[in-house]
Amino acid sequence: MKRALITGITGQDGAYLSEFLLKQNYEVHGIKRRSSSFNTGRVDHLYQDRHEEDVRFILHHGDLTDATNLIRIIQDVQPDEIYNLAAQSHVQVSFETPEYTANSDALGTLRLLEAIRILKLEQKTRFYQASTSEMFGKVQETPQKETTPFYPRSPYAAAKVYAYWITVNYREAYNIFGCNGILFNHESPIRGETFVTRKITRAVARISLGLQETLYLGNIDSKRDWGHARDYVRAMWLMLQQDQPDDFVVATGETHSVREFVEKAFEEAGMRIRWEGTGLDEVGTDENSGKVLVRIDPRYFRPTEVNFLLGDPSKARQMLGWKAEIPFEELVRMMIQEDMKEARKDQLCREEGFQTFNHFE
Ligand code: NDP
Ligand code: GDR
Repeated sequence: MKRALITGITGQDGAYLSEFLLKQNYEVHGIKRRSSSFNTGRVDHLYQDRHEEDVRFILHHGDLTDATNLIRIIQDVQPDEIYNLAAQSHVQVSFETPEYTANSDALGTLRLLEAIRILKLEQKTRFYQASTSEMFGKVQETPQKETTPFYPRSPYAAAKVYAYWITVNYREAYNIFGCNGILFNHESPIRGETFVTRKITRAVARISLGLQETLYLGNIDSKRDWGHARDYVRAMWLMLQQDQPDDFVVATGETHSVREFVEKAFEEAGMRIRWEGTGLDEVGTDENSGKVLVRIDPRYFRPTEVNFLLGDPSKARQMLGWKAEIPFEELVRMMIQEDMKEARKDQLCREEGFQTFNHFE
């Protein structure tokens, strides 16, 4: 039985990858941070009581900023594969916490690679690094592929460029089987609530049930190549099953604007949006009632923005036999359907007299 260690197991990708690896009969170990409140909501359905027999899902407390802790966990687990998914992954937040972002996202990757080296696991342990299309930033070529030069536009992207190159360097210097998956945006019903897609689908569901008045957004003309996380974790695993380590772009090959995402999400909830005005005064109104449902809030603009991303997944298709299965329209539909359920729960609570709160960010 193969053993995998996932950092960032409590995040969106960690949850999908855990499900995938358990189905492949792996023993799955994960690193979770200590938190003052429960933070395992995305993997609770996979949790097994430690007293059961044949436990294949095991969590360890740890943090990417703590080298001794990482060395100890890796020594105990002796993993065949490490998936480094842990990161301060929010681009806008990285402008507020640049040093912490570099510590966890850049140096955290170095700490894991050093742990493999210190423990002499170079021949045993394969390493996946969660690299990102944000490294292309101010794009130098379209569509973006493995050879496109990087031009990071945020502390997050700059930290991820370091992590990318240190993975390549440890591969070349010490023969570690290290792969970079350069993943373009991927979403799902369990996407973090403050990324734009989930922020939109949650708000649209709540607006359609009368639980929220307005959705506030930043740059709605920004374009992204959005896929579904379930498809993308399969690509991570495929990379580590090859004969040679390599780096791969993982994308759908289609791009859509935030504006289009908003339109599609409202459409799925049975409403149509009409855009009026320009710049900061632009609003999205309900075509039927004329009510303003979307407004622009300058707080959500970034000091430097990545305006456009479109990936070329040809190499992954040819060498890994991978392709995105879930199209954009279905992704939006799935996210709206799940957020409608969440909003209905909230509505029921309110009808029964319980107080509920919405989180705005
Ligand atoms: P999430 O933000 O959903 O999950 C991040 C995970 O990292 C969480 O489990 C979080 O823990 C954990 N984490 C954060 N900081 C630390 C730390 N210092 N030590 C240990 N754990 C930490 O991200 P995604 O699942 O969406 O993304 C997974 C990875 O892929 C990230 O590295 C991201 O940068 C990268 N990526 C994501 C893309 C996407 O579109 N989703 C595209 C390309 C790359 P907690 O739950 O406690 O916060
Ligand atoms: P991104 O994702 O920065 O691409 O990083 P995000 O969903 O945060 O932003 C996408 C685009 O939407 C614009 N935008 C807004 N974004 C947020 N979060 N909130 C808003 O209100 C809003 N309004 C407009 C943004 O400016 C941006 O252009 C994600 C993360 O998962 C990274 O970890 C990952 O590496 C990349 O995707 C690939």
